[in-house]
Amino acid sequence: MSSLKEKLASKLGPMREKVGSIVKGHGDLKISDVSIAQAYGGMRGVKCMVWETSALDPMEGIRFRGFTIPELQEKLPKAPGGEEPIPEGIFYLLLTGDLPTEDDVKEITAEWQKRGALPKYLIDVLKAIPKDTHPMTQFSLGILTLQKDSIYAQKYREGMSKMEYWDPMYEDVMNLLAKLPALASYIYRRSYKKDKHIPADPKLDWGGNFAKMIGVEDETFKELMRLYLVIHSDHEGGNVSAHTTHLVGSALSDAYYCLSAGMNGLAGPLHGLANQEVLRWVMDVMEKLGGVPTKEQLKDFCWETLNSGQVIPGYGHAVLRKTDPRYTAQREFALKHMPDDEIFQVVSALYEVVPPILEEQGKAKNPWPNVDAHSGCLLYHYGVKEYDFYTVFFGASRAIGVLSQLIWSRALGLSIERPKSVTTEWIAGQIK
Ligand code: HAX
Repeated sequence: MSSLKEKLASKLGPMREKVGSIVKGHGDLKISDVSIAQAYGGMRGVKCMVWETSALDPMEGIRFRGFTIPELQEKLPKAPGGEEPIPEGIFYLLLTGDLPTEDDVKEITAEWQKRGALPKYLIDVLKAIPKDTHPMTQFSLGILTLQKDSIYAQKYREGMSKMEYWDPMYEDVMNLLAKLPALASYIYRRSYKKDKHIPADPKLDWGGNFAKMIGVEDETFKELMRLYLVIHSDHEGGNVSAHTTHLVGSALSDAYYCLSAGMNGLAGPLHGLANQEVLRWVMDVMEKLGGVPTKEQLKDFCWETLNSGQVIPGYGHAVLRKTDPRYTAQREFALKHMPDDEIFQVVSALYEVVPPILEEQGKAKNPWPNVDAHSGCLLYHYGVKEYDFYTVFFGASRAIGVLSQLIWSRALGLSIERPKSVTTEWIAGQIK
């Protein structure tokens, strides 16, 4: 057994006992009420699910097992010569709740390299679909295709006790995470780079290899990928990609079914697809005005967008009520490595222009930028210019968080989800 798996196994018993005694002793304690507005309004703020790996505060932003992004940048192991945390470290932290050592992350890198090759049947399936199929469709389909090899599904068929669920789930998650950079890069190179593929380098970490297989040689891009893959990994449980993964998993579907479903949710323009929409929108204004626009021109463009009934992509959030710390981390990266980039200058100008406009319009509860307002300009700078692909990077990262939680959900025996729905007639009948 790997030391990560052993460590995880040692945490299961105490956590099961803790949850068992909370539910037994205090199961009737109310933690949320639900209003009619919440029932119609996307269940905003209703506390009705458990997510161990991260928690989101409206004012402070995300904490991963208690750590903020700057703390992760300080405390998680780095690649040799690098300054940014590596994704193997956040996976270890989310899964175990403890900070990893250098040896811990090296072991995960080695394990993922061992499990990372793509089977031929997957390549055959991908080859059968048109190259201009959206990359998120290809990504979701690729993940689903791998379901054939699910160890969890096989063990379930053979008959296994509930107490064992976490073990084959862990194996599936390791196999799946290991393959995501190669799967994503395969889709990218097939769709945009004449089907010429780049093999993984056994000396590189997961994020470094992802950058290499995409085909960008710049060492700073490897650092960007590491940071990007860490900060997009988890955002508590209620967002669409996390909740979908969790919901599908609650029926005891395996990791492949769950993640593929979660990715379909991430591909919505109000969620992860916003990163491609932001860049498309920024490029539109630059093209229309022939370069970097003035702030006055940007203001007009924002009002045009709003007055035509569209949202300003990359701004607003269902939970956050301040600038997303994931935006800030990316802005700091840009200020350090590419301060003169023209698209970054537009993204920076929008940071000044958009919030007062959204406040003046008076609809959005949060006028500040979210993670997706920034990521595209960084990727574009290093040569990944096909913005329809951007959500795939997000998806590979989000897999780390939602699959870590999936292992915990099975270990804790969380129930199949079945909230109660009501009709408008029933609601109208409640109003006295
Ligand atoms: N531009 C224009 N209008 C906006 C807006 C924006 N950026 N953000 C919110 N609004 C509007 C809403 O559409 C809503 O309008 P209606 O009353 O006409 O329906 C009103 O303001 C109130 O919305 P809210 O309560 O502030 O926001 P929600 O919780 O309903 O929605 C969204 C949160 C993120 C979906 C929303 O802010 C939005 O559409 N933003 C733009 C798309 C985007 O950036 N999505 C990515 C979010 C982060 C993420 O998940 N990344 O993956």
